Amino acid sequence: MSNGVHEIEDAKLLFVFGYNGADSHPIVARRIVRAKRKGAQIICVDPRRIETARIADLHLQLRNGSNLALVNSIAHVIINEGLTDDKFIAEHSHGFEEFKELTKRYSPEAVTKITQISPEDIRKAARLYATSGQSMILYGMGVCQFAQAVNVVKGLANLAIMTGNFGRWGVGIGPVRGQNNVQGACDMGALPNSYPGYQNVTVPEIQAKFEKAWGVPLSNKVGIPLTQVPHYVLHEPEEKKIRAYYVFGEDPAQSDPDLAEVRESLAKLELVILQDIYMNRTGQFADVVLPSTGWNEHDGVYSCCDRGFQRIRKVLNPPADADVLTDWDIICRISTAMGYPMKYNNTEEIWNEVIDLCPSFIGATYEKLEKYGNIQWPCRSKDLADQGTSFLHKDGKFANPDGKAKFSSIDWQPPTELENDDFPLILSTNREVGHYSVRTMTGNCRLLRNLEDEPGWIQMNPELCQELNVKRGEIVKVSSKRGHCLTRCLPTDRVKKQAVYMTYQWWIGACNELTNAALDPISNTPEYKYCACKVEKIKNQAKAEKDVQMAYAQIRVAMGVTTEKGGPAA
Ligand SMILES: Nc1nc2c(c(=O)[nH]1)N[C@H]1C(S)=C(S)[C@@H](COP(=O)(O)OP(=O)(O)OC[C@H]3O[C@@H](n4cnc5c(=O)[nH]c(N)nc54)[C@H](O)[C@@H]3O)O[C@H]1N2
Ligand SMILES: Nc1nc2c(c(=O)[nH]1)N[C@H]1C(S)=C(S)[C@@H](COP(=O)(O)OP(=O)(O)OC[C@H]3O[C@@H](n4cnc5c(=O)[nH]c(N)nc54)[C@H](O)[C@@H]3O)O[C@H]1N2
Ligand SMILES: [Mo]
Repeated sequence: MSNGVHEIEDAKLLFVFGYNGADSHPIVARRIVRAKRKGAQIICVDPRRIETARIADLHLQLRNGSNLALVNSIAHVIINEGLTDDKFIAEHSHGFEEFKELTKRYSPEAVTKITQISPEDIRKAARLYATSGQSMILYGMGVCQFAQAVNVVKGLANLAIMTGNFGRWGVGIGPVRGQNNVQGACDMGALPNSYPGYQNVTVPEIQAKFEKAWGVPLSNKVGIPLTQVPHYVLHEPEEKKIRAYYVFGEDPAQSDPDLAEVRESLAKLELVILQDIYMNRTGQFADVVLPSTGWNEHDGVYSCCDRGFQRIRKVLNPPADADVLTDWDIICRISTAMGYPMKYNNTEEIWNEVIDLCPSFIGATYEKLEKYGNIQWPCRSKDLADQGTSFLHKDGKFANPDGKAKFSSIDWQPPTELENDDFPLILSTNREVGHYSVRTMTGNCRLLRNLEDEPGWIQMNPELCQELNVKRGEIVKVSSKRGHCLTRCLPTDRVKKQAVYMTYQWWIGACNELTNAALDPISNTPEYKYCACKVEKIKNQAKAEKDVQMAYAQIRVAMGVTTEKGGPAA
């Protein structure tokens, strides 16, 4: 995020784009509500009438997959109505003339068929965003989970640059990132192309720095992204094939797209190692399981989506009979066994090594994290007075070599797999507040299971339910070109008739049996938000209910949650 989460409250206009904070991040959503109370206006861009839409001044209920057409059209209006910040553009950017040319093709009238938004509403959104004086964009998976995703992020950046909404308090662009520590995983270099602190593996000076620190030669080759693993297992020539897979805090057999293909690749691998705090779906393919401690059983540092480092502290000892170690201790022992002795006495020693190797983290010492509670990088000095950086690009200085922001001129492109005669509906997948991701954590909690359990739900417009003659709670069959699954019908007028919505945590109602593994070419994120599907009525409901219960019991036994007889496993 270019801004801090706490700044959300001070924005005068929030442009919430493909982000459902009320379900995904209730604490961040409180900030949106508080901003509204302080007088901020809200524009919500989402194909569903989500909670943010309910409190918004303007809801653009766009057609799924039309993001960049809408964003370019908003830019068109801002330019045509003379609402640009010309001084900011002239002093702090380049590429505007080319961008201006591109937007000529995106008049509100020209895109209304693609976006299903009226020209008046597009104009209204453009005026609100460009004239508030302090506009902030928040976006989420409704942007990222498309084959055209990074380009939409660039399109949103165009809006912020052309209106000068960068480099001040309460403006900017906030990708409100997913898990509590997904930002931390990336900060620490759990990416195929970088060391900790976004230092690229292909840059010789950086390679030399890490070789010196760690005392071993290092590769300058970019690795393989998670979502390309099936391809590298199944389709690459022998010398390039992946043969072993060490899966750590991830459940690809549940959360990756096109699960049939994922299962095929997991079965084909010679070695699968799973390091997790629970058994998960991938565990059923694992040759080795390394059980580790959970978030309240170890110390560490998390990064918030706004670059803020925070300490977490151990509050519980693992049960005496549990054979678990901390994740970092497991990694140290495996490394040592493979011939590279790795030893630390505590997490502070690890942290000190990290920050000393990362210029933008160097000032985030344990001492300061303790004293201030939160340090946002970049924090470039160990001096106690340096408390880090709440918002980036101060005084219009950007991270490009010339210090200027760059306009991107990119055309909208439609999603990869469109509706057709066999699969007439759009399937979009997302989250709900009551369960978390692959459900290892919340699914092991009886209280939450009692509230919501298998096979989950599919959100459908009431008119569609009527056409298909299905009622609330009835089990339906959902299929795509790639597979099928069973789930329950949930009629709701929050969604339009053309698209249905499933959450991805259910093991029986597993929407990733259906999703398309098409990837954004830059981020490698799959198109989870769009594929073609069909929904069918099941005549024999009693049998369907029984099938679901049987399949569920089998999975729970295979995952070691229950015994064959149904009692709790040891
Ligand atoms: N309770 C709970 N909280 C979670 C999680 C969880 O599983 N459960 N998961 C965490 C993770 S990993 C993440 S990444 C975050 C994600 O949090 P969010 O970014 O909120 O993720 P989603 O709910 O997947 O998608 C957001 C919205 O995108 C909309 N959308 C779909 N298609 C389009 C489109 O074409 N254009 C636009 N503009 N919008 C579209 C959907 O209707 C949805 O409301 O949540 C985190 N928080
Ligand atoms: N169809 C569809 N699929 C999606 C999405 C979608 O919107 N639609 N969203 C995608 C997104 S944004 C994400 S981020 C992924 C998330 O998918 P995953 O990352 O696969 O799921 P999580 O539930 O976040 O956690 C993965 C594993 O980490 C384990 N774990 C938790 N804490 C610890 C720990 O401290 N140490 C270790 N070693 N393990 C731990 C959990 O038990 C779990 O098995 O799903 C993606 N899949
Ligand atoms: Mo995520």
